[in-house]
Amino acid sequence: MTTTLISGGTVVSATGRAAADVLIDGERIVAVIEPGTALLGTDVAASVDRVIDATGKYVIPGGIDAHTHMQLPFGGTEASDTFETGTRAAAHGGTTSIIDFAVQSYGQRIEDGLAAWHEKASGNCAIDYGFHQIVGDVNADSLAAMKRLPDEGISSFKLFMAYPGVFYSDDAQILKAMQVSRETGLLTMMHAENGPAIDVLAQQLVDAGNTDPYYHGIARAWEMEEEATHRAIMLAKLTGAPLYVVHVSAKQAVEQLAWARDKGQNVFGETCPQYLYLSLEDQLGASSDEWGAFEGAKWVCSTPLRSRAEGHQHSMWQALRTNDLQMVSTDHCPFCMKDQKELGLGDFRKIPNGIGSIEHRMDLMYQGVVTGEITLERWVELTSTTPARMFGLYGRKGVIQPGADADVVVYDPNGHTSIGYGEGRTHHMNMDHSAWEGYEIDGHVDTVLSRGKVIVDGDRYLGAKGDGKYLKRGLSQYLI
Ligand code: DUC
Ligand code: ZN
Ligand code: ZN
Repeated sequence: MTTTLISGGTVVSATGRAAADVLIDGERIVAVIEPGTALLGTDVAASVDRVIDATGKYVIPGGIDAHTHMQLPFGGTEASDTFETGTRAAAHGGTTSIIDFAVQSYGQRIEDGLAAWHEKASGNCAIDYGFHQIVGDVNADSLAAMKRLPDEGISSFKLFMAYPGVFYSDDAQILKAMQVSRETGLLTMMHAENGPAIDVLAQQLVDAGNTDPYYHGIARAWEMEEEATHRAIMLAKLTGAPLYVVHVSAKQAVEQLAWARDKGQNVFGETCPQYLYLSLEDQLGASSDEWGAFEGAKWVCSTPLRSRAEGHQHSMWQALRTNDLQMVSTDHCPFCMKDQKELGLGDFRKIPNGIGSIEHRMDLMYQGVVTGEITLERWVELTSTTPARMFGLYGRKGVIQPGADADVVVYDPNGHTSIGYGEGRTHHMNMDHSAWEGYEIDGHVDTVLSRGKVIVDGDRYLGAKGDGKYLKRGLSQYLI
């Protein structure tokens, strides 16, 4: 087994920072050695196989992206990152675990949907991976199957109040699923948008000739997110289910979460980088020689980008500081412009929804440290420690401490990263564009270790498909 010492860096956790060396034996961290406490005066550096010099750099637990969609069949096509390309891109960006969504489609058994997801992921991942279960058809059989999910290492399931005819659950189905959530401790994850009402608005917009990508965000008005978030909270209150609202983008939805949390309810929420940085105004102004106003399709995702003038982005940052939102995931769901997004030329409803960000989450969130929106410790908490606690991985993941998996990132605050797809830039996601083209990042992911193996060194990828193993998760460790 290889022994490694990461020396000279500043180890950052959710609760503090300290100059310390990290000693790794095989796949595990075995010691965090602060100056003056060096293992009884032994020269640790001389006795290990490999020393990684982290002088002037941060040493943080590897990122955990708890919301990804590799190879998701959606919108008449399939998300363009495979488990292989998507997890490799994640590794380049300092993410060492993902939790992807296994899908039970309408009419399918949960067991079959889950088996298909294992088939896609197994032997292909660069980093460790777990699954949530999308329940796209709540019925007697699936309600029974949900109770067996903890045995599979799955402690959370997702329902949709949006997408009628695809993944949609009505209130009666949600109520029944939440009763299972209460009974088993499974965390209910909710896509909170009023889908039936949105579909009416979208139809009316198209009928009036408003077909550009921008109108996607007009149809999916914030009122639809606020209303659904409130409804989900009330159904969770009634049933006693723990609730986690995914991809929160409207400030009014945050107000609902804060209201419920203030009453002591087990209600949580995530936002995503796109809701912190991008806006509906950006999308309206988007145009290119190649695509004209259809350029805005790059930023079509659900929930949609929101108006900066209305203050949604400001509200998301604030909620991350006040813990009204607990963490940041990507909702990584990439589609190429060619052959995929372009399915919606002339009708925004047919644009596959999704943005690819898995590679950039750690960098983008670090910009919040640079600009003073969040502290260094909160950066680690939002991107690694809380995802681990929320989804039953803490102790093994999300922390640098003896016994934890040696998923460690050496991050250089003085480095620089140019994000993009265009000339002179590289990204590793399987996309023909970047939603983040031109973003200049203060900071750089220097070295990434996954269970003790260096998988990224500078810009070199040293991992292999199959390095990543399936993570059996426990119940949430975050509940009040
Ligand atoms: N939102 C997206 O943008 N893509 C996939 C599914 C979803 O809910
Ligand atoms: Zn969703
Ligand atoms: Zn999603």
